[in-house]
Amino acid sequence: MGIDYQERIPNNVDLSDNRRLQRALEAWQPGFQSWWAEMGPDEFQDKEVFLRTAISVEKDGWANFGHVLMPDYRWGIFLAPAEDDRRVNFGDEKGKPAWQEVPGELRGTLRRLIVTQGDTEPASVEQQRHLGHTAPSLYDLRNLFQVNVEEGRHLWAMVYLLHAHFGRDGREEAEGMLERRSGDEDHPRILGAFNEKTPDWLSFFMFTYFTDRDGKYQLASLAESGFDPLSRTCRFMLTEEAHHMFVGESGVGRVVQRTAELMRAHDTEDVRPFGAVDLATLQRYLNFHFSVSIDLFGSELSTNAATYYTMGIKGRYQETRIDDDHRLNDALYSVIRHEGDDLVAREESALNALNERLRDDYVKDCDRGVQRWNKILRDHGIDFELRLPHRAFHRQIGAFADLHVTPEGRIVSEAEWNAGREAWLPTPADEAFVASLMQGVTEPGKFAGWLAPPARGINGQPVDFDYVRL
Ligand code: BYC
Ligand code: FE
Ligand code: FE
Repeated sequence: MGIDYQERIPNNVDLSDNRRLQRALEAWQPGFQSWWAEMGPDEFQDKEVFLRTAISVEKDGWANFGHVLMPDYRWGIFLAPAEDDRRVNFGDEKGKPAWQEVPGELRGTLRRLIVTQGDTEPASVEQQRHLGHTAPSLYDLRNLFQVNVEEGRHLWAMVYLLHAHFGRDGREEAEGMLERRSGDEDHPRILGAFNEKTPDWLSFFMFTYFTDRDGKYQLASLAESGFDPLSRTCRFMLTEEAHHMFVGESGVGRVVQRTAELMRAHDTEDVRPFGAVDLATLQRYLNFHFSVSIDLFGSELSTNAATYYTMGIKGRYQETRIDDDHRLNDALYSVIRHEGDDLVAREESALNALNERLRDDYVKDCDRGVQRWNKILRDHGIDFELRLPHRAFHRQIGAFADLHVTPEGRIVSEAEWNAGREAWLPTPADEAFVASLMQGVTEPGKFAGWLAPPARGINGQPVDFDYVRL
């Protein structure tokens, strides 16, 4: 399946055979380009960046590297190859052929999910738009821009579905994607975490570790969808998501490593005088980003989620590998609830608990990386462990939103929580200190002092390669 580069919009969906759709997308494209110019990376638009561009969806074929200007990036529309005779794999329609067109009764629901997914993509680009000025190296600057152009492509992916399958409503929603703005009082992005600020690179690494990982889990459950074009689109997006999470995990890991080295060298926990981030501050950043990211899974008990499932629209993580009836009508699932002053596990309808189940899968995945960061500390002989806070800590969505819960999972009074807050979440002083470290480093092969260099470069290039030509 090649991609037609003669087209204005690279694609593997035979766009040229559908003139009406092609024209609709070509009409949307200038709006996207103005949005990118206005809300994409601040400056650097006239600099060559060593970027990967999708040119084919085949294994090993979709990553094509070269120096390009970001405004010339070929944002395209790519679906993973169709599976022969694909079926709806769960819910009331289980066993019926997967839908190539949107079933009428699912229209509104599917559109809403696609809009919610699509909205996060430009939101993250907006959140990250000022980071280029303070990049800790050219290597990191390039990774930021790679993530940004791919989130732009993910927006294209959802806009394609809206234009191709939702008619006039879809076109209006596609316009709306370019109108909302992250953090805007009157026109905010849809989901909470995407209206937070990403003011510094520690936040960026935490965001790509925790929040892009929500992307992985949401996309994986939409990849199970009975609506086949959505499934195929999400499957291809997941290949790109892996890099975003790599940026986060390795980014935080390099910060941990530098901190550990300085703690050893100076025999102190207070590495701030040496220009690095102390472990207590790292833990507070982790607490913040984890808690806002688990909010993205919605309420623990959700009839929306049950409906998505029974309708065959949104499955569980790796649905087809789960050994059960894939209908869940009588199934139960254990969910943590609060009763009086306690948090206790209760059996609930598995259908209503699907958000919580996906959150459980996500939390396990998050913890694996935290343990790899802890191994770096252990290898330096440091007796400190980073930890995920309790899932009830600092929540805005779901059953814990009205509670005050410590990172250890103890329900406390509002007064006690407020007294603990500065030990648990980044303080203005932490943010000011981290901001003071953010001095851009632009010489090839040089790195800011608050993080270790990466183990290797990108796509076999050396670490001191000119990843961005300034
Ligand atoms: N903020 O039944 P409930 C990514 C709303 S990240 C604000 O609990 P439901 C990326 C909810 O909409 C992946 N509002 O939730 C990462 C509902 O509103 P209505 C993004 C929220 O519907 C990094 C009400 O509360 N993809 O790709 O079961 C960089 C009660 O809802 C929030 C998706 O999210 C919140 N956090 O599930 C770039 C997939 N949570 O109906 C990109 C698509 C809930 O009362 N979305 N609400 O008006 C979904 O599957 C679902 O919409 C959710 C919510 C899982 C988000
Ligand atoms: Fe994305
Ligand atoms: Fe991403």
